[in-house]
Amino acid sequence: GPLEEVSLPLYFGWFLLSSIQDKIKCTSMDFLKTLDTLEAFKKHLIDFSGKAEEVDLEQYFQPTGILHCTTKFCNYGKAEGAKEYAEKQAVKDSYGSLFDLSLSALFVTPRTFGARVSLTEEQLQLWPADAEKQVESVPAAASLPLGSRAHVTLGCAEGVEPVQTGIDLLEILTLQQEGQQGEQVEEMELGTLTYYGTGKWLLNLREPISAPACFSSFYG
Ligand code: 2AM
Repeated sequence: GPLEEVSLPLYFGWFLLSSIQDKIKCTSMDFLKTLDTLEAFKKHLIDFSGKAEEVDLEQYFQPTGILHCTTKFCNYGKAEGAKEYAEKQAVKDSYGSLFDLSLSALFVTPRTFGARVSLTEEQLQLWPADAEKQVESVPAAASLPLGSRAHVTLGCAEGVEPVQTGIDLLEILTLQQEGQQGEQVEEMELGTLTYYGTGKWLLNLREPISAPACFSSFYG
């Protein structure tokens, strides 16, 4: 019936608890502040502004609401596989449960700012089998390990939709898989910063951030 049709959410995902949201917001803002001042970053500024002019990264990326890691975008049932996902036993069993997400890297592109999430075997049970295969602009991502796209969007440039964050992450991981080492530009307190060209920066965290998160859904 019609009620059933509207009962699917906009998306399922892990929602970070508010205490850790504040910590991540602080850490990520500190990172942007530092990145902004690096000579290596200034050298590639043209990727961001189209000109060699300074950008204030903290202003450049707009926050996108409650921090979360999307597992399945359902679009209220209109997305392919939405119903099947909602009916999976693992999804039903885990709904409302707490998980510990591991944030292993931060990345910045001219479009998005995000945190990579390294999923455990248990968490991968909630990950859609085709998440890495749906991205037309990054066909090579189909051969990346399951869960490669998992991330938390931390901010988007003006006019950019958050779906872009996972696509940007897949682009960086595809370059890595193709053997591009990137240019290791800096040992920062948080970890090693690598540049992958065309405005793509990745900071591998020395200590992954452990983030408690509730598996649930968002209706909006
Ligand atoms: P995000 O997971 O990168 O932040 C609502 O738009 C949420 O669903 C956002 O969190 C967004 O991106 C995610 N989202 C939107 N469209 C999507 C899609 N086609 N595939 C996967 N996730 C999507």
